[in-house]
Amino acid sequence: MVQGSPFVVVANRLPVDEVSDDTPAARTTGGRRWRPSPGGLVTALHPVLVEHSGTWIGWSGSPGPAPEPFEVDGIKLVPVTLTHDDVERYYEGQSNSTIWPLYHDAVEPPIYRRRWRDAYREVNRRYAKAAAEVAAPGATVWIQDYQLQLVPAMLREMRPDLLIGFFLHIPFPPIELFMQQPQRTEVLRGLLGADLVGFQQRLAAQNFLRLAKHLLGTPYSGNVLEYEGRKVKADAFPISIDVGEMQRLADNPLVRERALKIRSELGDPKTVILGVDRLDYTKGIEHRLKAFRELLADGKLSVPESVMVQVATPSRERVEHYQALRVKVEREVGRINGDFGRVGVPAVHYLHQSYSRSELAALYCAADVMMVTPLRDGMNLVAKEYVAARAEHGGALVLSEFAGAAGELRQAFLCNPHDLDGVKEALMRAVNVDPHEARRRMSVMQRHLRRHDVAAWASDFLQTLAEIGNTTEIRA
Ligand code: ADQ
Repeated sequence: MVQGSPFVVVANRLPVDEVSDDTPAARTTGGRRWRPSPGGLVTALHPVLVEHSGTWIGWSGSPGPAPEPFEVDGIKLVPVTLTHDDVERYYEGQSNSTIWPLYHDAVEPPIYRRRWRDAYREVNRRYAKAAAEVAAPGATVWIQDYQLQLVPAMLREMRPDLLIGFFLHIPFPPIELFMQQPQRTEVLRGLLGADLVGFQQRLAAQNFLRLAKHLLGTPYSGNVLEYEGRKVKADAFPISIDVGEMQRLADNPLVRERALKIRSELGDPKTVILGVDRLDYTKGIEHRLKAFRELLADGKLSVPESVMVQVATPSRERVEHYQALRVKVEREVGRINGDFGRVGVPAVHYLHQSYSRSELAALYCAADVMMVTPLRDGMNLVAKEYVAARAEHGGALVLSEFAGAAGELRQAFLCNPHDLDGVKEALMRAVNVDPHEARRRMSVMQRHLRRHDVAAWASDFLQTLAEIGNTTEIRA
């Protein structure tokens, strides 16, 4: 039994993946094998978790009874059980078919189902209970993301002694949209259970403060609310990446060699245009393909001088909107290649696959232009990864105004993905940018990222939380 952690992270998923027996570097526990799944969050929090005997609570990724708590790389992991029904209702349903589209400007219509909401509540309670059991007296608990919005209030009720932080990785919608949710008051009260509610952008924090006033009459001054005799702070903490890791990868001679190989396999085109996204309808993949197709049709770009590589990571494949999107994207790729490709020379190289960090870094190094065109995105780490990987090599980033990253990466070629002509124009400016100017823009953005990496993000959040609680500080 894991007991008394002074620092607890609660997230939908544990930072590990279950693997089959023959995977190297896997850790075995209770007859099952696990491999750490590297991500920005775990990289940033690993040192804090190790230093403070921290615990991470989350789902293992497989439905069915949770394995016993175990340890990987010095972090205690406490798995939470999700049944097949929970996965369908809490995860695929309420989280990914209701909340996800609603919080992304309802670019696909959110679906509202009572039994999904009930499952969401029940599963949130399970995570809260797990946290209440493992947290030491006065511990700091950091809850992550939209799947767990009810946990802060549930946990506070069970354990009023805890210092509770919550961070939302996706946008927080304006009042008019949030109000659609049948569960709106419960969700708001859930979040208000935290001492600090963190968002990617200032606008999201503002949306939250205004919503609390509108829905519950909760007064606020600056960014602090008065709620049930407590103060709740809402602020922006724009997330970032492990900049050092990406730069090291991009400087690795093997990665550079691989980047050259990729270019040569693409037929050594003059311009490689790259997109890397989860296959998600918020990412604007179709919009960017359409812009590329029209530029080929207009004769402003041509194959084989310009090629596009679109990596679309398989995602939420059992959710209906995602199945429909895959069909639409693949149809568009087929159409472009049918109209503009030649034997052995496609216009778009479409890859529906996951890659290692080093292969991603090689793709970033190989690309002259990176297209990041979400219709709405909390932050978008791909944009930051591309900038970090470009070292001294220039390159151009086309970036949607509706990605949180646009608030920081001002030297990108910004565009409105809904305005097709605007996307085409931004892409052409990026394709034709003077190399000296490209390097200048890239180095300004890199300087920003070096000062604002993911470790700085975690430390900023945890320090702000500690100041609110005035407790022994848990610092990143
Ligand atoms: P996501 O919507 O998943 O994240 P993003 O921020 O772009 O979007 O992060 C995707 C991550 O997956 C990147 O680190 C990228 O390198 C990786 N990735 C993408 N395709 C891959 C592939 N084929 N193989 C391997 N890795 C791949 C949510 C929010 C974002 C927010 C983040 C973090 O939607 O807005 O930036 O959380 O808070």
